[in-house]
Amino acid sequence: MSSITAFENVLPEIIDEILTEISETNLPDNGKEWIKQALTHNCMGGKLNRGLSVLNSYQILTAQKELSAEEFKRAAVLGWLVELLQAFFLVADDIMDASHTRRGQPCWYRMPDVGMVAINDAFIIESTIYMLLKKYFKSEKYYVDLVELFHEITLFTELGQLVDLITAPEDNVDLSKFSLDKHTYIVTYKTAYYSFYLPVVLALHMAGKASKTNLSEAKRVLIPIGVYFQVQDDYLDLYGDPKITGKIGTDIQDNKCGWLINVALELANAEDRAVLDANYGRKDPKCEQKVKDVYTKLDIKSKYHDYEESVANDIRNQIAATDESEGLKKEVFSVFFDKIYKRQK
Ligand code: GPP
Ligand code: MG
Ligand code: MG
Ligand code: MG
Repeated sequence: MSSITAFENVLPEIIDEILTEISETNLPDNGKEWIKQALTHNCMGGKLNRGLSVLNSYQILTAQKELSAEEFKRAAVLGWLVELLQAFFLVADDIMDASHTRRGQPCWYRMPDVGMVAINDAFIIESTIYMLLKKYFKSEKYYVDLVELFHEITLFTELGQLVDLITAPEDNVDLSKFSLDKHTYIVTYKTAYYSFYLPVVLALHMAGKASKTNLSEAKRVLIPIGVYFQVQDDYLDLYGDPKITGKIGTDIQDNKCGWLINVALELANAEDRAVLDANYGRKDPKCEQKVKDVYTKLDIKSKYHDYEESVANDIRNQIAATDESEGLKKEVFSVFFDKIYKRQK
């Protein structure tokens, strides 16, 4: 069995465990069924990069190809906790971004009969993280570190999301508020910490290697990888194939301070700028098309490919400079990076 299948097979077990625990409240059957659907819809169908990285990082850090059944389960549970955190964020993000599809399906809040119940579902999904952490890790000396880590990274993500949202007001488009510096703040906090730093730090804790040096090395290398990952997401929002990404982009109509518009603003002449000012952030496909035409004229696609080459080179150099003296392994970073380099989804 591949490690991906083995990891995926843990989800139904976790969902059953969550339902058993929640049943202690005498939750009626329709409530149980609802939560099962919410968890299933929002945890399946993704790439599972984040969750699998906990497992793979743990195997690399402890130099084990095969884990005992118990060790595998615990590392897989930690991986699924990251996927649950992501499910919580995505349910909420899709409402905030007025998105239509996710992972090739309607967003959860657009499913029949769900609507704004999805807000409460997002909170429930978040709470299941702490339920499972307690069930599996309460007796570990690093238990409090794990709880604090999830809380801290959740706050970071919410801060990034806050700046993402308030830089993109629906009724007041002002492109002079955008900048690549602001973009870097947004993507560092809304994406890089939870998607890259968190999975590796979880594996470091479980492997007994979460020393100060290793945590700071993880931050030094993984935050730039996460920034690159969100620049890819911004690129794919417009230029990705929805059949492959599973989602239809909304960034231009949503007035988002994304990578593409920031690069376009740096290159635009007065005429281009006037077109962008008049058409960005408008809920109208014709306006969206005018923005796309400016991007084509400025050849933003090839600017992205240049960026990708240069950032990949920087990241490889950062990985090569990893301090392995306290048991960290470069391979943890290179395997994670290779999974996303030039991704199409
Ligand atoms: C991705 O932004 C960021 C998140 C999913 C974090 C959301 C944080 C919350 C606190 C809810 P995005 O909107 O570009 O992602 P996508 O393109 O997948 O919608
Ligand atoms: Mg979104
Ligand atoms: Mg968003
Ligand atoms: Mg996006």
